Amino acid sequence: MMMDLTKYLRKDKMPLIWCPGCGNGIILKAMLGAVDRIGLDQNKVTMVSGIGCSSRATGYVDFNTLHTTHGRALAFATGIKLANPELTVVVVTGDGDATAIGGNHFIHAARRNIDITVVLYNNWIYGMTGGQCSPTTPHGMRATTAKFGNPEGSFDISKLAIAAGASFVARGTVTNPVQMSRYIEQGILKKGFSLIEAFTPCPTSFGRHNKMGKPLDNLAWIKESVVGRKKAETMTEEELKGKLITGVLADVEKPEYCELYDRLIERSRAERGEPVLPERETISARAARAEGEEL
Ligand SMILES: Cc1ncc(C[n+]2csc(CCOP(=O)(O)OP(=O)(O)O)c2C)c(N)n1
Ligand code: SF4
Repeated sequence: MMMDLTKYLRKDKMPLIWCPGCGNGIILKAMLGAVDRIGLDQNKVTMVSGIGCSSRATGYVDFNTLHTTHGRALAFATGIKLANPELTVVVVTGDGDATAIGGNHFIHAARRNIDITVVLYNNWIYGMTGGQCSPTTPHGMRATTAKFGNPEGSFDISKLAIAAGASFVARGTVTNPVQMSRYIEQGILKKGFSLIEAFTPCPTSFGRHNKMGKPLDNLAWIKESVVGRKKAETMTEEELKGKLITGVLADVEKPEYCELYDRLIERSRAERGEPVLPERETISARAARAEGEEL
Protein backbone atom coordinates (compact mmCIF):
# COMPACT_ATOMS: atom_id res chain seq x y z
CA MET A 1 0.00 0.00 0.00
CA MET A 2 1.30 3.49 -0.89
CA MET A 3 1.94 5.63 2.17
CA ASP A 4 0.61 9.17 2.21
CA LEU A 5 3.61 11.14 3.40
CA THR A 6 2.25 14.57 2.44
CA LYS A 7 0.91 15.06 5.98
CA TYR A 8 4.53 15.48 7.07
CA LEU A 9 5.21 18.28 4.60
CA ARG A 10 4.74 22.04 4.91
CA LYS A 11 3.01 22.54 1.60
CA ASP A 12 3.32 26.33 1.81
CA LYS A 13 7.11 25.90 1.61
CA MET A 14 6.92 24.15 -1.78
CA PRO A 15 8.44 24.13 -4.33
CA LEU A 16 11.73 22.82 -2.98
CA ILE A 17 14.94 24.72 -3.73
CA TRP A 18 16.83 21.54 -4.68
CA CYS A 19 18.12 21.31 -8.28
CA PRO A 20 16.56 18.85 -10.75
CA GLY A 21 18.47 15.57 -10.40
CA CYS A 22 19.56 16.27 -6.80
CA GLY A 23 19.23 13.23 -4.51
CA ASN A 24 18.15 15.19 -1.42
CA GLY A 25 14.42 14.65 -2.01
CA ILE A 26 14.90 10.87 -2.14
CA ILE A 27 16.54 10.89 1.29
CA LEU A 28 13.82 13.14 2.66
CA LYS A 29 11.18 10.68 1.47
CA ALA A 30 13.14 7.79 3.00
CA MET A 31 13.17 9.62 6.35
CA LEU A 32 9.44 10.36 6.26
CA GLY A 33 8.71 6.74 5.36
CA ALA A 34 10.72 5.60 8.40
CA VAL A 35 8.87 7.97 10.74
CA ASP A 36 5.54 6.78 9.30
CA ARG A 37 6.31 3.07 9.60
CA ILE A 38 7.42 3.45 13.23
CA GLY A 39 4.19 5.36 13.84
CA LEU A 40 5.83 8.30 15.60
CA ASP A 41 3.64 11.17 16.75
CA GLN A 42 4.54 14.08 14.46
CA ASN A 43 4.56 16.43 17.46
CA LYS A 44 7.14 14.32 19.26
CA VAL A 45 9.68 14.40 16.45
CA THR A 46 12.25 17.18 16.37
CA MET A 47 14.37 17.63 13.28
CA VAL A 48 17.47 19.79 13.54
CA SER A 49 19.73 20.90 10.70
CA GLY A 50 22.81 23.03 10.18
CA ILE A 51 23.53 24.88 6.94
CA GLY A 52 23.82 23.50 3.40
CA CYS A 53 21.49 22.21 0.68
CA SER A 54 20.66 19.07 2.66
CA SER A 55 20.01 21.11 5.78
CA ARG A 56 17.13 22.86 4.04
CA ALA A 57 15.09 19.71 4.75
CA THR A 58 13.93 21.12 8.10
CA GLY A 59 12.12 23.91 6.24
CA TYR A 60 9.94 21.40 4.40
CA VAL A 61 8.81 19.06 7.15
CA ASP A 62 5.99 19.57 9.62
CA PHE A 63 7.75 18.34 12.75
CA ASN A 64 9.27 20.51 15.47
CA THR A 65 12.15 21.91 13.45
CA LEU A 66 15.25 23.95 14.03
CA HIS A 67 17.49 25.25 11.26
CA THR A 68 20.65 26.20 13.13
CA THR A 69 24.09 27.65 12.36
CA HIS A 70 26.67 25.94 10.16
CA GLY A 71 28.08 22.79 11.79
CA ARG A 72 26.20 23.27 15.06
CA ALA A 73 23.12 21.08 14.56
CA LEU A 74 24.41 18.40 16.93
CA ALA A 75 25.13 20.91 19.68
CA PHE A 76 21.54 22.22 19.48
CA ALA A 77 20.16 18.69 19.19
CA THR A 78 22.10 17.57 22.28
CA GLY A 79 20.49 20.33 24.34
CA ILE A 80 17.03 19.43 23.05
CA LYS A 81 17.45 15.72 23.77
CA LEU A 82 18.86 16.28 27.28
CA ALA A 83 16.01 18.65 28.15
CA ASN A 84 13.31 16.42 26.60
CA PRO A 85 14.50 12.81 26.26
CA GLU A 86 10.97 11.85 25.27
CA LEU A 87 11.44 13.50 21.88
CA THR A 88 12.75 11.63 18.86
CA VAL A 89 15.58 13.85 17.68
CA VAL A 90 16.80 13.55 14.10
CA VAL A 91 19.67 15.64 12.75
CA VAL A 92 19.95 16.33 9.04
CA THR A 93 23.37 17.40 7.90
CA GLY A 94 25.80 17.42 4.97
CA ASP A 95 29.33 16.02 4.70
CA GLY A 96 30.79 19.55 4.93
CA ASP A 97 28.48 20.67 7.72
CA ALA A 98 29.06 17.56 9.85
CA THR A 99 32.74 16.84 9.30
CA ALA A 100 34.37 20.22 8.57
CA ILE A 101 33.04 23.04 10.75
CA GLY A 102 30.93 20.60 12.78
CA GLY A 103 33.59 17.89 13.02
CA ASN A 104 34.13 18.19 16.77
CA HIS A 105 30.42 18.14 17.57
CA PHE A 106 30.07 15.05 15.42
CA ILE A 107 32.78 12.97 17.08
CA HIS A 108 31.80 14.03 20.59
CA ALA A 109 28.09 13.32 20.10
CA ALA A 110 29.08 9.85 18.91
CA ARG A 111 31.49 9.47 21.84
CA ARG A 112 28.73 10.37 24.33
CA ASN A 113 26.36 7.97 22.59
CA ILE A 114 23.43 10.35 23.02
CA ASP A 115 20.15 9.04 21.61
CA ILE A 116 20.07 11.11 18.42
CA THR A 117 19.75 9.87 14.83
CA VAL A 118 21.95 11.63 12.30
CA VAL A 119 21.04 11.40 8.62
CA LEU A 120 24.13 12.61 6.83
CA TYR A 121 23.71 13.46 3.15
CA ASN A 122 27.13 12.72 1.68
CA ASN A 123 27.47 14.27 -1.79
CA TRP A 124 31.26 14.61 -1.48
CA ILE A 125 31.21 18.39 -1.89
CA TYR A 126 29.92 21.74 -0.60
CA GLY A 127 26.82 21.93 -2.79
CA MET A 128 25.22 25.11 -1.50
CA THR A 129 28.28 27.33 -1.82
CA GLY A 130 29.15 26.25 -5.35
CA GLY A 131 31.30 23.15 -5.08
CA GLN A 132 34.32 23.56 -2.82
CA CYS A 133 36.11 20.46 -1.48
CA SER A 134 34.65 18.94 1.67
CA PRO A 135 36.44 16.49 3.99
CA THR A 136 34.88 13.63 1.99
CA THR A 137 35.84 14.75 -1.51
CA PRO A 138 37.77 11.71 -2.78
CA HIS A 139 41.49 12.16 -3.45
CA GLY A 140 42.07 13.29 -7.05
CA MET A 141 38.49 14.42 -7.70
CA ARG A 142 37.77 17.96 -8.76
CA ALA A 143 36.07 20.90 -7.08
CA THR A 144 36.20 24.71 -7.36
CA THR A 145 38.99 24.62 -4.76
CA ALA A 146 40.75 21.71 -6.47
CA LYS A 147 40.83 22.51 -10.17
CA PHE A 148 43.53 19.93 -10.81
CA GLY A 149 42.23 17.28 -8.42
CA ASN A 150 41.96 17.11 -4.62
CA PRO A 151 45.47 16.59 -3.19
CA GLU A 152 44.07 15.56 0.21
CA GLY A 153 42.81 12.27 1.55
CA SER A 154 39.19 11.98 2.68
CA PHE A 155 37.29 10.94 5.79
CA ASP A 156 35.39 7.68 5.89
CA ILE A 157 32.56 9.16 7.96
CA SER A 158 31.02 5.87 9.01
CA LYS A 159 34.36 4.52 10.27
CA LEU A 160 34.91 7.80 12.10
CA ALA A 161 31.55 7.47 13.87
CA ILE A 162 32.22 3.83 14.82
CA ALA A 163 35.67 4.70 16.19
CA ALA A 164 34.20 7.61 18.15
CA GLY A 165 31.59 5.39 19.85
CA ALA A 166 28.31 5.42 17.89
CA SER A 167 26.02 2.51 18.68
CA PHE A 168 24.42 2.20 15.22
CA VAL A 169 26.04 3.02 11.88
CA ALA A 170 24.65 2.21 8.45
CA ARG A 171 25.42 3.41 4.96
CA GLY A 172 23.03 3.51 2.04
CA THR A 173 22.54 5.30 -1.24
CA VAL A 174 19.71 7.05 -3.06
CA THR A 175 19.95 4.30 -5.67
CA ASN A 176 18.40 1.96 -3.07
CA PRO A 177 15.94 4.20 -1.18
CA VAL A 178 13.93 1.36 0.37
CA GLN A 179 17.02 -0.06 2.04
CA MET A 180 18.05 3.42 3.17
CA SER A 181 14.64 4.04 4.68
CA ARG A 182 14.98 0.76 6.64
CA TYR A 183 18.36 1.89 7.96
CA ILE A 184 16.86 5.20 9.12
CA GLU A 185 14.04 3.27 10.83
CA GLN A 186 16.59 1.05 12.60
CA GLY A 187 18.63 4.11 13.58
CA ILE A 188 15.63 5.90 15.10
CA LEU A 189 14.61 2.77 17.03
CA LYS A 190 18.13 2.25 18.37
CA LYS A 191 18.81 3.79 21.75
CA GLY A 192 22.06 5.70 21.42
CA PHE A 193 23.85 7.65 18.73
CA SER A 194 22.93 6.45 15.23
CA LEU A 195 24.45 7.53 11.96
CA ILE A 196 22.91 6.84 8.58
CA GLU A 197 25.37 7.98 5.93
CA ALA A 198 23.47 8.48 2.69
CA PHE A 199 25.34 8.75 -0.61
CA THR A 200 23.57 11.19 -2.89
CA PRO A 201 24.38 12.89 -6.17
CA CYS A 202 24.98 16.61 -6.57
CA PRO A 203 24.97 16.88 -10.37
CA THR A 204 25.18 20.67 -10.17
CA SER A 205 28.49 20.84 -8.32
CA PHE A 206 30.22 17.47 -7.81
CA GLY A 207 28.92 16.05 -11.08
CA ARG A 208 29.70 19.14 -13.14
CA HIS A 209 33.24 19.58 -11.80
CA ASN A 210 33.97 15.92 -12.42
CA LYS A 211 32.33 15.79 -15.84
CA MET A 212 29.86 13.11 -14.80
CA GLY A 213 27.26 13.97 -17.39
CA LYS A 214 23.53 14.05 -16.83
CA PRO A 215 21.81 13.42 -13.43
CA LEU A 216 21.15 9.79 -14.40
CA ASP A 217 24.86 9.31 -15.16
CA ASN A 218 25.62 10.64 -11.67
CA LEU A 219 23.33 7.97 -10.22
CA ALA A 220 25.02 5.33 -12.36
CA TRP A 221 28.42 6.41 -10.98
CA ILE A 222 27.16 5.91 -7.43
CA LYS A 223 25.68 2.53 -8.33
CA GLU A 224 28.99 1.38 -9.82
CA SER A 225 30.98 2.70 -6.86
CA VAL A 226 29.10 0.95 -4.07
CA VAL A 227 29.31 -2.63 -2.91
CA GLY A 228 27.27 -4.30 -0.16
CA ARG A 229 29.01 -5.29 3.08
CA LYS A 230 28.50 -9.04 2.58
CA LYS A 231 29.93 -8.99 -0.94
CA ALA A 232 32.80 -6.77 0.23
CA GLU A 233 33.83 -9.46 2.71
CA THR A 234 34.58 -11.77 -0.23
CA MET A 235 36.62 -9.19 -2.14
CA THR A 236 40.34 -8.49 -2.01
CA GLU A 237 41.81 -5.14 -0.92
CA GLU A 238 42.75 -4.50 -4.54
CA GLU A 239 39.19 -5.15 -5.73
CA LEU A 240 37.82 -2.86 -3.00
CA LYS A 241 40.00 0.11 -3.99
CA GLY A 242 37.75 3.12 -4.66
CA LYS A 243 34.62 1.19 -3.64
CA LEU A 244 32.14 2.47 -1.06
CA ILE A 245 30.83 -0.21 1.27
CA THR A 246 27.13 -0.03 2.17
CA GLY A 247 25.09 -1.87 4.80
CA VAL A 248 24.77 -1.94 8.56
CA LEU A 249 28.36 -1.38 9.68
CA ALA A 250 27.84 -1.29 13.47
CA ASP A 251 25.01 -2.22 15.81
CA VAL A 252 26.13 -2.50 19.42
CA GLU A 253 24.58 -2.15 22.87
CA LYS A 254 26.08 0.47 25.15
CA PRO A 255 24.92 2.96 27.80
CA GLU A 256 23.08 6.02 26.51
CA TYR A 257 24.06 9.53 27.59
CA CYS A 258 20.69 10.99 28.78
CA GLU A 259 20.12 8.00 31.04
CA LEU A 260 23.68 8.17 32.39
CA TYR A 261 23.25 11.88 33.02
CA ASP A 262 20.03 11.33 34.99
CA ARG A 263 21.80 8.73 37.14
CA LEU A 264 24.67 11.14 37.71
CA ILE A 265 22.23 13.78 39.00
CA GLU A 266 20.64 11.20 41.30
CA ARG A 267 24.05 10.16 42.69
CA SER A 268 25.12 13.71 43.33
CA ARG A 269 21.79 14.52 45.08
CA ALA A 270 22.08 11.41 47.22
CA GLU A 271 25.63 12.30 48.23
CA ARG A 272 24.47 15.76 49.32
CA GLY A 273 21.52 14.28 51.19
CA GLU A 274 19.00 15.90 48.85
CA PRO A 275 15.76 14.11 48.07
CA VAL A 276 15.67 11.90 44.99
CA LEU A 277 14.12 13.78 42.09
CA PRO A 278 10.69 12.65 40.94
CA GLU A 279 10.58 10.78 37.62
CA ARG A 280 10.97 13.14 34.67
CA GLU A 281 7.60 14.47 33.67
CA THR A 282 6.76 13.55 30.08
CA ILE A 283 6.26 16.33 27.54
CA SER A 284 2.61 15.42 27.03
CA ALA A 285 2.01 15.51 30.79
CA ARG A 286 3.74 18.88 31.03
CA ALA A 287 1.73 20.24 28.10
CA ALA A 288 -1.51 18.98 29.62
CA ARG A 289 -0.62 20.58 32.97
CA ALA A 290 0.15 23.87 31.22
CA GLU A 291 -3.33 23.79 29.76
CA GLY A 292 -4.81 23.29 33.21
CA GLU A 293 -6.03 19.77 32.59
CA GLU A 294 -6.19 17.30 35.43
CA LEU A 295 -3.53 14.60 35.17
C1 LIG B 1 30.12 29.97 9.79
C2 LIG B 1 29.81 29.69 8.34
N1 LIG B 1 30.83 29.35 7.53
C3 LIG B 1 30.59 29.09 6.23
C4 LIG B 1 29.32 29.19 5.73
C5 LIG B 1 29.08 28.94 4.27
N2 LIG B 1 28.50 27.66 3.97
C6 LIG B 1 27.17 27.50 3.82
S1 LIG B 1 26.76 25.94 3.36
C7 LIG B 1 28.39 25.47 3.36
C8 LIG B 1 28.81 24.11 2.97
C9 LIG B 1 27.73 23.08 2.96
O1 LIG B 1 28.24 21.88 2.50
P1 LIG B 1 27.65 20.49 2.91
O2 LIG B 1 27.50 20.38 4.37
O3 LIG B 1 28.47 19.45 2.26
O4 LIG B 1 26.15 20.56 2.37
P2 LIG B 1 25.51 20.51 0.92
O5 LIG B 1 25.23 21.94 0.55
O6 LIG B 1 26.46 19.84 -0.01
O7 LIG B 1 24.25 19.72 1.13
C10 LIG B 1 29.23 26.53 3.71
C11 LIG B 1 30.70 26.47 3.79
C12 LIG B 1 28.27 29.54 6.60
N3 LIG B 1 27.01 29.61 6.21
N4 LIG B 1 28.55 29.79 7.90
S1 SF4 C 1 23.72 22.26 -5.51
FE1 SF4 C 1 23.87 20.02 -5.45
S2 SF4 C 1 23.26 19.41 -3.38
FE2 SF4 C 1 22.57 21.54 -3.74
S3 SF4 C 1 20.46 21.31 -4.45
FE3 SF4 C 1 21.77 21.44 -6.26
S4 SF4 C 1 22.23 19.30 -6.79
FE4 SF4 C 1 21.45 19.32 -4.70
